[in-house]
Amino acid sequence: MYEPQPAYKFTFGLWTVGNVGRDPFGEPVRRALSPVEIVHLLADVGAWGVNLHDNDLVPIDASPAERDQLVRTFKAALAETGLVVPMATTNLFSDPAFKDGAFTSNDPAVRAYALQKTMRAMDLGAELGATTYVFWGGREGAESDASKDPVEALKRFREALNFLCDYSNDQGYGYRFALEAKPNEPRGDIYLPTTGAMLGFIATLDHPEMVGVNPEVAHETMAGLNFVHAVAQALDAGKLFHIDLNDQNSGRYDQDFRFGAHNYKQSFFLVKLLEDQQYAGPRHFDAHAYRSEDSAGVRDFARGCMRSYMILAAKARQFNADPEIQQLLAELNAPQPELTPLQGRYSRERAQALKAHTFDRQALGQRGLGYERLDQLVFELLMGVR
Ligand code: GLT
Ligand code: MN
Ligand code: MN
Repeated sequence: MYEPQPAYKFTFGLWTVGNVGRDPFGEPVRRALSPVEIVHLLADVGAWGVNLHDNDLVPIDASPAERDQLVRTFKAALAETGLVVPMATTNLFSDPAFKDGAFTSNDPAVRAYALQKTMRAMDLGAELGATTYVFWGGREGAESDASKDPVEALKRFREALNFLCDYSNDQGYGYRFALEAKPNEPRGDIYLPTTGAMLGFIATLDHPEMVGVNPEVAHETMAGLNFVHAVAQALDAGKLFHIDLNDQNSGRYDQDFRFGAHNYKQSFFLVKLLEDQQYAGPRHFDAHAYRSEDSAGVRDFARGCMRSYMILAAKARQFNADPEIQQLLAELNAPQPELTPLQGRYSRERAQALKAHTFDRQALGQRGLGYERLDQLVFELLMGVR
């Protein structure tokens, strides 16, 4: 019942199950797997697809012949396993050239190199069948605002995205771009730090219809925000082009924990939102196994992400079918037909009628809403005692 189903489009990045457990204080604890090994691992655990940065597959210094050979063997592994590549992205953060940003660097040569690298990575993604292209500007930020003009940085980022939208159209790639926000790490501050900021920025682009967001649980939580609300705003705007699922304890470093590892309740409401709204895109797990794990633990991690999602999707169906919960919700949302003529779209008559209406303000304030009961029912449902 909780086995991963293709309809859910569960995906992992090559960098997720391939994570070797390096951190700022410690060396790798696991052997690096080749991209082909990772494809087979993901197929074994029941994933639907695999995503990649250019350099997850092709080393930054590979020759054209080496590149072609790597792509050939990778494609063969995809064909053998049936895995798809729905999303691709560019590594614009690891190489020292990007130490002060890529598209927002002060150095025109770095900005131009970042564009060149991204076009080549878009070619690679298109060759593998990707239709979503993610932009995570991990180095697009600053430690000191003496170093870069933040208004100029936005102009540079906009110019780059406009250029790349035109490139995608010119090549006929049909990409949809998904912008991924993060408040900090690896920079002291990263520009456009939240999904809401990204949504505002998208409206200023030449092709806003091509560009949406890729919100990540951990990143919004690091900013102290309610991730479910950020995703809801993206859905409302028709901009949820992709999603990075993982988990995060607020106020910590970017933990990228297994989906469902930390905040069960937020994960539940997130899954319920995605399922109720019939989100049709890939459910991408951008997470990695604890550093304590060996290769068996990495599989436990990957299976756990998908199984937790499936369990929470079943819980969401249970919530929607629970008579007591639904009764409470129906009471809370009961229509008040006598108010219908006073609400809705503005008209002068409606405004006059509303101004003339008398409200029982004290009764409004005295009404208990029953949220304690409702929330306890959610807890009991999640704990399996309902
Ligand atoms: C990196 C980052 C993720 C991004 C990836 C895409 S790379 O692992 O921590 O949040 O989604 O560039
Ligand atoms: Mn991410
Ligand atoms: Mn992250």
